[in-house]
Amino acid sequence: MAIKNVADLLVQTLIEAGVKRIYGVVGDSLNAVTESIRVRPELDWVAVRHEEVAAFAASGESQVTHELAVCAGSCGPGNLHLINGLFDAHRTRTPVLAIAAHIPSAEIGGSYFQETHPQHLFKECSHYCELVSDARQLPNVLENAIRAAVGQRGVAVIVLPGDIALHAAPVKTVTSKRGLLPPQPLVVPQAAEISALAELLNAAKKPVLFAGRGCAGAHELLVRLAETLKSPIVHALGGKEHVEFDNPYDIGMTGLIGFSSGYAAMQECDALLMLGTDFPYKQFLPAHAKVAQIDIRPENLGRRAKLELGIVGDVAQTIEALLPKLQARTESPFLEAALKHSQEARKGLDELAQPGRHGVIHPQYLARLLSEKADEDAVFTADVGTTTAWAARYLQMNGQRRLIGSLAHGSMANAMPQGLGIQCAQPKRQVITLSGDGGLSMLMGDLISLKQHKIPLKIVVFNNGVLGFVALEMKAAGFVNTGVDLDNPDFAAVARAVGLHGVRVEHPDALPAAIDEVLAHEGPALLDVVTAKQELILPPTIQVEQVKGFSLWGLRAVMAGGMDTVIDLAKTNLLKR
Ligand SMILES: Cc1ncc(C[n+]2csc(CCOP(=O)(O)OP(=O)(O)O)c2C)c(N)n1
Repeated sequence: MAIKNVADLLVQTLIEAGVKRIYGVVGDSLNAVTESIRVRPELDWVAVRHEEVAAFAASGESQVTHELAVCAGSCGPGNLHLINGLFDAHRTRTPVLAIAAHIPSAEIGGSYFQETHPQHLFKECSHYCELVSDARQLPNVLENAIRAAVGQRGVAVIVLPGDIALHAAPVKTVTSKRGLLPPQPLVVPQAAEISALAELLNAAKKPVLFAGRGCAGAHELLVRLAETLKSPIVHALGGKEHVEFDNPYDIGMTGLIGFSSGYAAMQECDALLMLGTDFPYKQFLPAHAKVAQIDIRPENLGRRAKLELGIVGDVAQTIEALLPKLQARTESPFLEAALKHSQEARKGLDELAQPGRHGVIHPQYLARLLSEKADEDAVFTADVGTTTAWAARYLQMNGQRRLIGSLAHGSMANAMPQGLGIQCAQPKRQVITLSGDGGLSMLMGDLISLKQHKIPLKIVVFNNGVLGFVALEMKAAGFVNTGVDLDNPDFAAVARAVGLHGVRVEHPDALPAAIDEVLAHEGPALLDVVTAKQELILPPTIQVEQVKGFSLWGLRAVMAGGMDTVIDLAKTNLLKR
């Protein structure tokens, strides 16, 4: 297809970079771009109803494909709506390019209709963000943007006035794929650093490995490392999909929604090795242990804990170099105790994932059933809220399944739009959202896009009638609940009204068949499950500590430590089941 104008050059370059679709909402400042896409069969325009959905969809897509995904918004409010999804992509370190169309170039600076300054607005959520004020800039600025997004993993934004997009293209051919897309390097630490790390670990009596999303692709080596050191592995939520499965050393998560076993082992260890994790809650990290950290990003080293040793390196490469220098251990009472604790914690959690009495559907039961019934290679997306906790505790990963959330940015409403993008990119794969009722209703308009584009996403709403996580946080901090109640519609009826298959479940007995029905449906479908409102995800020690006047952060640490208490109390009828 001939390249005539700047928009053609942009679109042809994206095709060369492997981009298959652009999510967005059209607008006159984007006309040149959408017209150029219209005549090119290699690239689809996925019209959504809200630009935030476009950005989240791109974020979701690139997290499963590991390739560049693209979203676009028209000038002013159009691209402004992208911002929250772009923060999500950027903080997740996944490559997304945003095309922010702009007001006519001659009007910039005159407080023109819809005028904003996207190159300032998007600075904080991007590695690269440039205004194209002259057509001759385009090949360079676009290529720089692509290389920044792909090479540095994150967002790049090009701000393109509508009139410039219509200017004659300065060149008629595009750079080849290999020139456009920088490959990921293997980062191997220096031998002296590996020796220092080996020395630290060999000297430790109770080492613990703390594994995050940077452990992707390092499962086998991580297990070998734990086997050699006889050390428990605690994981951060970002590490769950890469670490937890087929792993006899994993003792669960730590953190506010973690397991007591993960918390306890980290508090008791004398050496902690952080591997590819930027887990942000410092209060869960041990105060007295020696801490070493491996991360591919130097800026992540030591920002959560005072380090004995920081190593810049790929996790798998570093473990591979480290293993021959370690003294293999034969036994460890510390490991035995941690594994026993973890089994008890797991048992307690599993006991909560049963059909409730008196017709109550516990969200734990719903999450467990979803895990049992989903495909071996299903992708789950989980909304921020208590749904994240249920996903963390009850979805079983296996090395093929994926779990995508807004784990670094922590935005609500992520699950459905991320699922939309993932399902567009991988239409044959089963994609299931664990949506909060608050989260879903925030961007519910894009249920219509699922119908319009026949995107067979399966949406499961944990309909507890409350902004549950915040309601709990309020209680924990000693506030009376305010603004948390949700007077919800029948979400299945809403789904049916927009042309989706919709099923509502209000009794646990009906749940297994309803899940089967929704998962078996060919097209987009929504399962609205009325779940228990008063579900405790945090231990009731909160109340005791609250009376004593603990700070919220102090409380959070207490909460994780007290997970066993919640299980005990749940067993003794506290949850009214
Ligand atoms: C965009 C956005 N707004 C507000 C918040 C604060 N927040 C975090 S969780 C949450 C409640 C989520 O409620 P819901 O989706 O109903 O899920 P639940 O916790 O009840 O499972 C809120 C308001 C946020 N994280 N993101």
